Amino acid sequence: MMLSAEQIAQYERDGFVVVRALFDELWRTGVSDWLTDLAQRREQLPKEQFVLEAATRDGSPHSSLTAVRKFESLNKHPEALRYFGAGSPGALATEKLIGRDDLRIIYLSAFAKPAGHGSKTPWHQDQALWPNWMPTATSCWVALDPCTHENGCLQFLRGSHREGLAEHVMTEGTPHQHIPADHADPDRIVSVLMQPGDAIFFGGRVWHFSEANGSPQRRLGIVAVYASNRELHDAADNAAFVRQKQRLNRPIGSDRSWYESRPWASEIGR
Ligand SMILES: O=C(O)CCC(=O)C(=O)O
Repeated sequence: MMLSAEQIAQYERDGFVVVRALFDELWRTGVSDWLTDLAQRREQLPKEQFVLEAATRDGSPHSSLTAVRKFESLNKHPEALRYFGAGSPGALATEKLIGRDDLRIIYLSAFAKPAGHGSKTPWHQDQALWPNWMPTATSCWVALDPCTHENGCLQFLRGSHREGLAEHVMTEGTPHQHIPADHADPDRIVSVLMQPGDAIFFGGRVWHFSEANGSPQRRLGIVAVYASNRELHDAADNAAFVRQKQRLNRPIGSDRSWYESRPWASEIGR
């Protein structure tokens, strides 16, 4: 049993839960080597699969992983199923957490947070950034390096998943829409220190953040967003969500084929 009843209750209460040592060394080495290889072959791969650190966008001589802020669309690669597909620790734990056995890997990304110039991820709720309304979506974020206060560990606002969607704003120099930092009550912020192989699971509505990395240690993590196939809804199913997207002038929804292009991560889809 990889999750206790207490951990499941904690996920429901706080919006996140840490599971220590869920991924073994073989798994971690495989994923780190895969990401390193992708970064080295960046020039031959589609541009939209990489978000670069600002320090490197101007053509300064950073190479490989040190240039990358974020890897996107990793679920298009066959490795997605090897590392996060049916029977993997991430899929099995998510099935237990949300009580569903029909998961798809909706997104798979990695955040490299390079030593010295890894940029901050401002406070946000994932659901506010996604074009679709995904009530059961759960992220499984796996540490590939030690995550500390110094290198920008993840931080969460306990219980914020119960409070609806907050107003997100876009400001100069930030990577995406976000919640102003002074809206996060410091008494409810939890910094999650992690060792390689630890995982944190969090829902799409919990507020989270990570600081810039001014330290000499890289902070690499990979995150799969799983959701139950039968619980996927078009954005139009949630009027409040649609209103927020319209107010912020953000894209809304897509049809069922968008979900169906996402790989299965449960036995049901094998
Ligand atoms: O890895 C990070 O620092 C940010 C992760 C994040 O925002 C996410 O997975 O939604």
